[in-house]
Amino acid sequence: MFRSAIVRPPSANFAEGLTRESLGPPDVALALAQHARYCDALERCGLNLIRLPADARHPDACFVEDTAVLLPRCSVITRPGADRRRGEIDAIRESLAQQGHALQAIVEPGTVDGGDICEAGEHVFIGISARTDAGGAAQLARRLQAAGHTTSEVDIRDTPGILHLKSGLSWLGDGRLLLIAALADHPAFAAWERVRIESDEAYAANAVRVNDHLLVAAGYPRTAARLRELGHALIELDMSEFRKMDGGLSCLSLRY
Ligand code: CIR
Repeated sequence: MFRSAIVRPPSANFAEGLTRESLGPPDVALALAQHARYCDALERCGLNLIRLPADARHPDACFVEDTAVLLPRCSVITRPGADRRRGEIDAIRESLAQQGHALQAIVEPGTVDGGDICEAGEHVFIGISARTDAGGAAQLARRLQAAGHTTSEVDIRDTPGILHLKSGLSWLGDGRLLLIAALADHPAFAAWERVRIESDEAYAANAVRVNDHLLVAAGYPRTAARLRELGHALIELDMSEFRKMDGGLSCLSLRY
């Protein structure tokens, strides 16, 4: 069960953040409205929100998930792979320390983005990507294993279309994963029940299980229908402006 989440709204210069998408610049007013609805959804799932102020020094700062990996027995501040995002960790470290988390950290030269880390109960999948390198992944795996987790690595550097592992993979609870076709046959997932997403709905692979609900991006009707059939209680959220900046639902909160 999650009880709390850290969130941070996009800043006025959100459009200056990093992106590999070519969907045009985001509409900041619409992004703020979408963020507000996202926050409402988390509260509807029973979470207490810790709302950090927008940070114009870091136009990607609303994607708080990349700055920490929070599990009940292990809280780790990351070292984001993009230089210009490194300063985002300061406010998150301070906030988590205030909330009483005993924090570990990924240290130089390793890099880890939280978006590459997919918790699936006691097991944790660690993506190796353009942002999370082998050294950072090894540091994190050691810390997670010391806390009693099992881990496996998934190299996504040759998987087209995804920035982070969780852009293409979500844990739905129990032994079930939601994933894009390009990841579905990876040996790391062989023992898991896999719900495959069709290629034209790939963005829907980033979903977030929050207690009794599953947050999914709006606009992917076949994925939504399949997830409902499987018994998930969906909350659909419009993510259009965050998608333009390469972000998904999971990136917008740090849940614990
Ligand atoms: C970036 O490129 O770092 C941001 N524009 C998007 C980060 C998305 N984060 C995530 O998927 N966890």
